[in-house]
Amino acid sequence: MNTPLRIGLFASALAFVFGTAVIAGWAIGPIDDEPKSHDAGHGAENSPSDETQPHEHGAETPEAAESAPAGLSISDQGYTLALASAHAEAGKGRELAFRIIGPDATPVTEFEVAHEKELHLILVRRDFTGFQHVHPVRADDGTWRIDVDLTPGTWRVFADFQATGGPALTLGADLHVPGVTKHVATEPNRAAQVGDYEVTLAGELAAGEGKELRFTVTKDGKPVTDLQPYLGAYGHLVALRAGDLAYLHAHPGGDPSDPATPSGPEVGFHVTAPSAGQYHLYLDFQHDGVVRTAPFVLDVGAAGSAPEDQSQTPSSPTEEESSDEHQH
Ligand SMILES: [Cu+2]
Repeated sequence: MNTPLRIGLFASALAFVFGTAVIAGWAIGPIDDEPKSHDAGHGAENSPSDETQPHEHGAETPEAAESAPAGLSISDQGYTLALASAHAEAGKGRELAFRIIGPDATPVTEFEVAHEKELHLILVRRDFTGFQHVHPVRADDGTWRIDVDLTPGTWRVFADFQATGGPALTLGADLHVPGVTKHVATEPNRAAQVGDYEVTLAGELAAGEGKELRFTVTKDGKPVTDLQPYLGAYGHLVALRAGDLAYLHAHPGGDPSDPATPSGPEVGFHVTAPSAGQYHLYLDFQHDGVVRTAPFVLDVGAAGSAPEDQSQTPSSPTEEESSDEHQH
């Protein structure tokens, strides 16, 4: 198989489609949202007092708690997530391209670095059977590109970034991948098996209240005490609300460069769920040089009414029944 040629043709075709899309899709002016002061996303961590505490993005201030959760909008505060195409092919090595359009209607080319990257891209299939956290590469013209491996279905693409001089944002857009999908039911789970690793979840969330979730990582039944920093933390937690995929991204307290910060087996996160309901949690952690993602489903009760302890609930059957791996 002549791979270089195929890639070349694919790139040419893409460039054409891309060029069209610039006119058709990217000529989007800013949607004039009312300016809000909520913080959402990686960049919202300026307070020194946050450094030692587990923290999250998206609900750090009283004002933030009252505003809409992150990730529900394609455009916010003058910034728009513009996918090159709303459709993508299933399979490996498919290029996804997009731009962030700024308040001046041109692509943003200057970003703040947060957790070692200018932009974090999270892709989640809307039925939660696929998850990827990737880091696209930005061209000088503001076009971001990354090869992805998607299964058929509708995916939510979250761009978590802070443009220089702008607010920290998480914008979300739908991406349609044609093909046959099958329905997979999800049930709450407190334990996730990822290869040789088992990760268990302790703690509860309650609507509108800051709570701590603790994850414990074991390998072959033994506690893992030498987790490796991944993007400046021992874990990254993405929480998505079932039904609308409202987005929360949390990081554990402590700094991996500080020897006082434990490198496992437990990693804790401070999370405020915006409402009651079911949430899908994805924990990224690194060990032996490989980043793995452990998926969980957690039911969140109303404020002050923690649901019954679910610690004994066995691992979700979703994992075995689904043909779609939780990818990373
Ligand atoms: Cu990231």
